[in-house]
Amino acid sequence: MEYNTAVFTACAQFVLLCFIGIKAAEPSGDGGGWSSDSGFRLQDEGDCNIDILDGFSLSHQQYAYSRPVILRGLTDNTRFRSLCSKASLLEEYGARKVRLSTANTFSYRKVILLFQWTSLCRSMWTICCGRKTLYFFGDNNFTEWQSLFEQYESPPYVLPHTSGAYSFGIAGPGTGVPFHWHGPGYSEVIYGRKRWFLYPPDREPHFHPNRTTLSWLRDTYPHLPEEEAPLECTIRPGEVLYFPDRWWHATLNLDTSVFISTFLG
Ligand SMILES: O=C(O)CCC(=O)C(=O)O
Repeated sequence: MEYNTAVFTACAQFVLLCFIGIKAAEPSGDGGGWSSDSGFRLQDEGDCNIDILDGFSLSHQQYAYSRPVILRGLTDNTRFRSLCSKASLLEEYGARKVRLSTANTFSYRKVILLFQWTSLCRSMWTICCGRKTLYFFGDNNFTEWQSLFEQYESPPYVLPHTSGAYSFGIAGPGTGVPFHWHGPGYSEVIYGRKRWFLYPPDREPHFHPNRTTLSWLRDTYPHLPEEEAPLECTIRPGEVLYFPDRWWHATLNLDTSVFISTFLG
């Protein structure tokens, strides 16, 4: 009972951007049952000024330490994708707890919620505050999620002396993580579309760590001088974005997205 109260308080306090519909039985179609979750999608995919290569092109190596690249057809995650349908995830993980993070750059506050209950807090994106915005991304309990992660075919290229660690998430249209940086890695969307904005390590972008990516896109991006424009592109299922070490990046989910990152550390 106390737990229920805590959950509903959390729902009232936060604009919860990670949402999962409760009607698990709906047919998946090719959107895995996720596309009907929302009454809207963000239409504008924006520009793409990041190189897109065939996954097995040898020339991808030149990107490892220099700039982001999108690789197409690198992995075949058909099986993993079917396990990530809404019906399948709710059946397997609906009763498990997940840890949601606030979607701001520095102060990642955590809220624990039953996976299936995130739907009760369903709400729209906010233009405003990353600190009040919850995002299901990472913090996965690897014991509980192991059987799912075992089915994921990660990108076959790793950097010398690194190994991959997964971070899995689901989030609604309009959500995303504002600018931050860390080590190199890959991002893949299993369902939905995700827009990426990136800057090299020595070009810190203008952003407020507690404003959402959507707010940055609306208020800052249109006024950027040409020389301060980011690298950007929208990735879709079947594409993997590679980001090199310490590159600044921010994300924006255009649809309800199911996604997985592989951090190389
Ligand atoms: O997938 C996302 O929305 C966030 C990804 C990200 O920022 C990261 O991989 O560090």
